[in-house]
Amino acid sequence: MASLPDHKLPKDFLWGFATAAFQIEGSTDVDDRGKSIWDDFSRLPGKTADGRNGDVATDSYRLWKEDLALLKQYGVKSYRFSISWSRIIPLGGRNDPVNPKGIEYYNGFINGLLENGIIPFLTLYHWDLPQALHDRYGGWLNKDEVVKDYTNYAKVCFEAFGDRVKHWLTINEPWCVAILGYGRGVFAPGRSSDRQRSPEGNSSTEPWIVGHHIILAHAHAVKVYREQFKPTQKGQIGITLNGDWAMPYDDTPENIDAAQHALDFAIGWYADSVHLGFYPPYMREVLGDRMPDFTPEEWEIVKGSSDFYGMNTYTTNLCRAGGDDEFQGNVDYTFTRPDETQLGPQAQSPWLQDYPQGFRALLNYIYKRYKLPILVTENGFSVKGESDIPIDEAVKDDARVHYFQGTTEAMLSAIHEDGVDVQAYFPWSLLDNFEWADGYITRFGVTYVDYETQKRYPKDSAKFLIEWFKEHETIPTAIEQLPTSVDI
Ligand code: PNW
Repeated sequence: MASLPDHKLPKDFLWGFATAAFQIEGSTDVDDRGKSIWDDFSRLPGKTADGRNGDVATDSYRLWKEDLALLKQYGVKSYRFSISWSRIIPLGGRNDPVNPKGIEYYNGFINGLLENGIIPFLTLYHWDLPQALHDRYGGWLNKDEVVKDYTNYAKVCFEAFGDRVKHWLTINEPWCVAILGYGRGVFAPGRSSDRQRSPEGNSSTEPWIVGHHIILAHAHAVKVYREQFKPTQKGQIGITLNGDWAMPYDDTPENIDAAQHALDFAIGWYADSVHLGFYPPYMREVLGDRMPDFTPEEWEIVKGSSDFYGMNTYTTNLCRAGGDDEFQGNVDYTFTRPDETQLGPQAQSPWLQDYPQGFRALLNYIYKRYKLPILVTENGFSVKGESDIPIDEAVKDDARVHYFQGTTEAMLSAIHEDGVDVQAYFPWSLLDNFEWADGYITRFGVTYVDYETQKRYPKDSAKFLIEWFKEHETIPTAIEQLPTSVDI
């Protein structure tokens, strides 16, 4: 639906681009950084689509000033990026030394952002667990150890950066960590019951245990922030969850139920627990005793442990009852409608089609259910075949422009026509980068990266978004422009 011309964004709306440390930094053995689980995993044969790893990525650890200049040129208000735990505490644990070079590096970057008027939006954990913790005690599988070590790491970051950083995300997409890392085994640490894929692991129990521990670690870090830092630092903190809209394949009762079941497994697992204080009953129905539970004391820490709803969303799935994919709540996903048409244009990523109506519906569902301001911390599109064409063609990324035209308008409609409280929007991603198991073939950037030269080329989608936010930004009223104090 076209927006009315006077539809603007709410005052103080934050927008900018998002990235994550392991996907852009490279320089994996520089300045006393320890190894992360993605270092080893991505170096194993067959784990990434192009056989490449994160050793160089977009070389942003060295080229951070170029990234900063790009952000400035784009005129963003904010930048979402993540800290590498292994740079801050190379061995990861609460009794292991803090690395001053790691602190210094992020200090320099944060100061650079602030000097350029860009608000840092910081993710503490974007999938790069220190390898030493995995080796020492099984990483996310070991509740007592990992909760303490993660909380300590978070505390070190609040102490080091919290005087200037006022926006914190504890964990990025716990569903991906648990299901893709410990269920399907396609992400680090690559554990799975499939012995072709992994020498150890148990896909029927470990994902639910890992998810449970991540929630607890997140909640403890938030407790520390709220008790020890928030009173003076006055920032906001929360978790960010991936989750796509689920639409019934048709209007049969079992497929209407299937769409809700899909939402329970993909979103409710983390959102019902963190925001409402319970696990979705349907998960217990399917998983029985394999679904862990919290003690009453733990639930008290978990419930309400996010100041906002952090939303990463990309697409919509048509849902049909049945199938034996437990990770999707025994729901079948498809993009093909009953009349054989496709839901929308297909991305390079097989799991992604462009369907902006789903974004609007998801914003409504989330706001109604969780009643919290929504921060969209990721949203984006990988253009099919973008790595196979010359740069001057790739930067004309019409399919991505189309995607962002749709999602930005859908967001504006959700805000103005549906009354949804959306306060931030971070397209994924500032740059093409290391797309995990897809290596460098799949590109999500609004900036093209030539991996031979590391030169950056703005794509049309960057230009579209910059213009769109300029047009829709609320201009401060005359009164707000007055200085806050006047000498008489
Ligand atoms: C997110 N899926 O990952 C991550 O937060 C980013 O690091 C990543 O680059 C981006 O989305 C694009 O993929 C996802 O299979 C990975 O549905 C996989 C899925 C969803 C999100």
